[in-house]
Amino acid sequence: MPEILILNGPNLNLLGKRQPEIYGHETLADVEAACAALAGAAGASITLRQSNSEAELIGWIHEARGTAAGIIINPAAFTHTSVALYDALNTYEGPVIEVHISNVHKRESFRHHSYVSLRAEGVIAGCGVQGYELALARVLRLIG
Ligand code: DHK
Repeated sequence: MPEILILNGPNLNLLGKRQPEIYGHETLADVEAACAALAGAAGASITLRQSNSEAELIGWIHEARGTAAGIIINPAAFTHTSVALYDALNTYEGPVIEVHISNVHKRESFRHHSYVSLRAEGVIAGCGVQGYELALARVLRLIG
C-alpha cells in the first residue's frame, strides 16, 4: 500500500488555536483524519508529522527516500527561508506538493517567495485546510 507523507513546519502544531482568522479553526488532527479517509478510499495510507525543527523535517524527508510514494509539505515559515529544506527535497525522488493554508500571495511580501516551489510539482495556497486534501488528490493521481 503506497504511503504518502504529510509534513508540517513550525507553529502548525497550534493549528486551530493560532490566528484562526488566517488559519481557521480546524486542527492538524482534523487534517489527519480527513486525509486518512481520502487515502484509505484510494487504497493508500498517510503519515502526518509536524515539527518546529528544520533538522527534524529534513530527517523525515531523508527517511522518505525509497519509502514514501509522495510528499505533501506545508513548510510554514521555512518556505521562505530554507535552502536546506529545498536541498533535502531534491534528494527525494517522488512527487512533492506544497501546501499553504493561507493565500501567501495576499499577505506580506516576504511570504511571496518560496524555495520549496523550485522543487514542488504543484502548489496549493489559500484553500484553507482543504488544501491538504486537494494536494492528496493530486499525489494520488500522480502516483497512479
Ligand atoms: C503557514 C505559516 O506558518 C506561514 O509562515 C507561511 C503558511 C504560510 C500557511 O499559510 O499555511 O507564510
